[in-house]
Amino acid sequence: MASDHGDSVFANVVRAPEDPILGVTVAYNKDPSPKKLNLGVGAYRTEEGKPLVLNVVRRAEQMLVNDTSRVKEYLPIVGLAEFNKLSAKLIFGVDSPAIQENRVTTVQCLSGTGSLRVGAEFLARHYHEHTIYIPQPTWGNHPKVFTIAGLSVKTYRYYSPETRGLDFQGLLDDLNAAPSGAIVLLHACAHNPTGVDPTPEQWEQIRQLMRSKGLLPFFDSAYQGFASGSLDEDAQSVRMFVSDGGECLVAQSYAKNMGMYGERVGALSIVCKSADVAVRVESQLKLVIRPMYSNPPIHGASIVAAILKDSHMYHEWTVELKAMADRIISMRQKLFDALQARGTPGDWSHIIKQIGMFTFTGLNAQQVAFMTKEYHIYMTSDGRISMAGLSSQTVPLLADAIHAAVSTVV
Ligand code: KET
Repeated sequence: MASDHGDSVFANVVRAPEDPILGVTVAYNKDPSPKKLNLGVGAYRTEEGKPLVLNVVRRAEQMLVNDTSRVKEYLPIVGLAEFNKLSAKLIFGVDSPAIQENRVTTVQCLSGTGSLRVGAEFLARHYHEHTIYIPQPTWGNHPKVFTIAGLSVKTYRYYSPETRGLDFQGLLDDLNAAPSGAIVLLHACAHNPTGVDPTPEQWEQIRQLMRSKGLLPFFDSAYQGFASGSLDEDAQSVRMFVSDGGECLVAQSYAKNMGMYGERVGALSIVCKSADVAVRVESQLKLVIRPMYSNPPIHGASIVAAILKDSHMYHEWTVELKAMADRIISMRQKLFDALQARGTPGDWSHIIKQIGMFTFTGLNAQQVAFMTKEYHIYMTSDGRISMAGLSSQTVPLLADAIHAAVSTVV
């Protein structure tokens, strides 16, 4: 007998809210206005407002497609071996003693998010302390990933709304008060959403404190090369922690720095004290991955490996990456100048002081809602804007909107 809709076995399922970041794109897509602007998700756009596939990525992909000897067999559970080796070198440095001593295990995962998730599940199963401290604020998906993996999430102070800079003392105090052995999530560079990074001297103090208390660093490196334009410079925080011989985890993403967003390419590395431990850790990572998604996809990782292993292609990538980073930095200056020119109330110097893909504007949720309603500008309700989504043509519109928002909405 045909049943009516009321009889669904899922009748009690309640409708979930959209994701705070990806939901902004959903709302943007529904808006029919021709002048609409999406500054929500952290995805690079060209001066013409178009998504960018790097030339070097196109070239590598073409090479792979033309190679008819390539097959589509399953990868091993840990992914493409060559990709894993090259990814470790990219983040830890070509001469890293930890790599030479075989103390690092690297497994290919589903971009940055998948790497965080696999690392977190490994920790939940095999590490004695289940509390992870994440910065306040942080990327909105962090608490969800870690909670669902079985860790218990606490926060440490990071950002001071008054100075729109780092709350360094708050950070030190909170890490100092954390139980010994606790896991600490650190953004390797270009902190999301604040755009505020510790200085090298502050990183060194954080390192000393964490090592003295036996806190375990878990780095999220989603923006290597995007902050300064230099891959090495943006890896300094991680390398500082690895060079002291201690242990740590690193989740790497190629979504932003290679524009591989939808290919879901990333890696999880665990730096261990000895090669023997690294082998055992890797064997357990396989037990986390196998029932989760069996093994990772081959296409994107092959593209990344092709670029990383060829010195010409690698160089071409660094040039294209620097161009993306520079365009973002120039948008910061343009937006700052446009607000100055309008005499917009308030101090906007944080726009040029912050670093990476985002500006944490300080606009409140009401002001953001006003800008969306009146100006068709889409951004996350915490006042974060993706500078990578701006162009010379759209800066005046954004400046008008910010000016109106701070002048009329309290
Ligand atoms: N870590 C951070 C800090 C981060 O900002 C993102 C993505 C990721 C990890 C995950 O990226 P993946 O695509 O899994 O490699 N952030 C942007 C996109 C998103 O929310 O998914 C964003 O904040 O807009």
